[in-house]
Amino acid sequence: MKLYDYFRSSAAFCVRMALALKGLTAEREFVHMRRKDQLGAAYKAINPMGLVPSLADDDGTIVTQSLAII
Ligand SMILES: N[C@@H](CCC(=O)N[C@@H](CS)C(=O)NCC(=O)O)C(=O)O
Repeated sequence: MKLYDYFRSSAAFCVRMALALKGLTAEREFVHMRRKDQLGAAYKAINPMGLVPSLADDDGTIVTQSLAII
């Protein structure tokens, strides 16, 4: 699974904590929020709301909203 992540995102931080507590690892895809990558077409294809984080499961399912991911 892949976590679309930004190190200064508090919402993404919560997801990283939950993954760590569960002993799960996820590939981390860096979304450069200072460069507004979250608003670009490539990321909006993942999350049309342009918010970080998003989690892509291995079967292609994408979950957005940190609490839903957790
Ligand atoms: N309710 C969302 C909030 C996510 C959110 O607001 N993320 C911020 C970063 S912490 C974001 O992506 N902001 C977009 C922006 O600043 O353009 C969640 O819990 O995932």
